[in-house]
Amino acid sequence: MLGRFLQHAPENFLNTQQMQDVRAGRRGFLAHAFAAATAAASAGAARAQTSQGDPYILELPAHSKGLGQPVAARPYGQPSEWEKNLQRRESPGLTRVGQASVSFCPLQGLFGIITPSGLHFERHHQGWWDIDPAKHRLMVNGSDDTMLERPMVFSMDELMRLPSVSRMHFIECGANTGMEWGNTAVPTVQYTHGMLSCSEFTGVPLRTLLELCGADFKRGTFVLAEGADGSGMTRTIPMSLVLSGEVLVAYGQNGEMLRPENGYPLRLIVPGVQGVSWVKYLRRIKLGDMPYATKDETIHYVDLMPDGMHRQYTSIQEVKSVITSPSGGQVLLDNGFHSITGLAWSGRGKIKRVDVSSDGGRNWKPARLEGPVLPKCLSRFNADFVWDGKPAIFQSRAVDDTGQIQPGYRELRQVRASRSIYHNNAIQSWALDESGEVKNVQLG
Ligand SMILES: Nc1nc2c(c(=O)[nH]1)N[C@H]1C(S)=C(S)[C@@H](COP(=O)(O)O)O[C@H]1N2
Ligand SMILES: [Mo]
Repeated sequence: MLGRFLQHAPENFLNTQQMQDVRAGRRGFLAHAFAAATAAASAGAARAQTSQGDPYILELPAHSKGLGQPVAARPYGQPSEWEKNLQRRESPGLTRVGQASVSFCPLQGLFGIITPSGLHFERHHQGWWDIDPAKHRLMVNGSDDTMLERPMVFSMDELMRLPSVSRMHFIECGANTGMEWGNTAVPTVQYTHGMLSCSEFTGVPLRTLLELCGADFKRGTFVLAEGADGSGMTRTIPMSLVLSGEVLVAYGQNGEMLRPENGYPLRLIVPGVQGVSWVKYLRRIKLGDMPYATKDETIHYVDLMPDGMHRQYTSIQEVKSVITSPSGGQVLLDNGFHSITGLAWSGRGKIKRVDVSSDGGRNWKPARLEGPVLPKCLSRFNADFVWDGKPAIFQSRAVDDTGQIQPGYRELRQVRASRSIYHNNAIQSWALDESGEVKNVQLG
């Protein structure tokens, strides 16, 4: 009989409850299906070998007997049909219109540190565009005539002739985890932490462009970056970041041109700094001698402090981490071994260590940091967990190489209170109950 099961989808190995669990989380499914398939395969193989004339012989599936698809049936590759559920998603009701909204990255289903470009989170203030690169220009000018010897206008061709660099960096919206300041608000890691992605970006250091224009680096202490979409996105970048060579005028993302949703054909890369400063559809860089206090630096992207004052120009994304599996909405099907996996990052440098707890922070053990561990880049961590069937609370706590330690909610609220939106880097807790369900919780 077992040989027959091999003709069927893995669904046949699972009961109704387990199938519900499968829909809730794919990790448990994988573990279970793998065990079941291995057991069935070895039993089936044994039967097939020893049962000449047995009506229940192993039947090969169609894909082992027929012709597959030809090459170039899909000139641009697509994920498997079986992976359709892994999508970036909007949080219903979060914004009034889809043009000024967010789609969240499905962190729970990703491996390693690089975000596939088609799953990169999106944040648009006024919708996205697919701008004709032949018509796009980047102007570099100064706030007065003496800031630059030669203000210049670059075409994409001209920019792409210049020496380029490729670097892996995370981008995190300053509002990531912003719904969780008061209490738990959303169920899954996709919504708590999914305004986070990581790519290899290729472009020209902004410093090189300013040098070409003969910038006065003594007087020019800030640049203003301006986008070409209707949002009037303009952000002040301190010159210290530009002079470090880290700030890029980028056209490449994961080996190909930027995706339209992510700023095609040109965007600013400001490693370690909140996403809003990574101006998309970049059309102008203006050199000046003071911060510009634009609308997105005064009424938005300011931190409401406990004394009622607003803090401006918080740019660095502080050290943070999150367990992506097991995480909210997933289900552990069985007792026994499970792999805890997650991401850690810091806008100040490299991740030095990540500790993991399964008892709500009473005991911690170091997680394995998987390489490469790069500055201002996502780092993947893994830790072993053997489930005894009792409730557990998973947490991760990251430390960066400047010695910054990710805070708990109690510590963070002491200095930031609970009515802010931006820059929540608190330790995330996921509670596992006896039925195997994992939920978003906060510990007081
Ligand atoms: N021109 C322009 N640049 C922009 C924005 C925008 O709406 N228009 N949104 C900003 C914000 S708030 C974030 S978090 C990032 C998001 O980048 P992504 O859509 O590539 O994820 O882009 C930033 N750059
Ligand atoms: Mo953002």
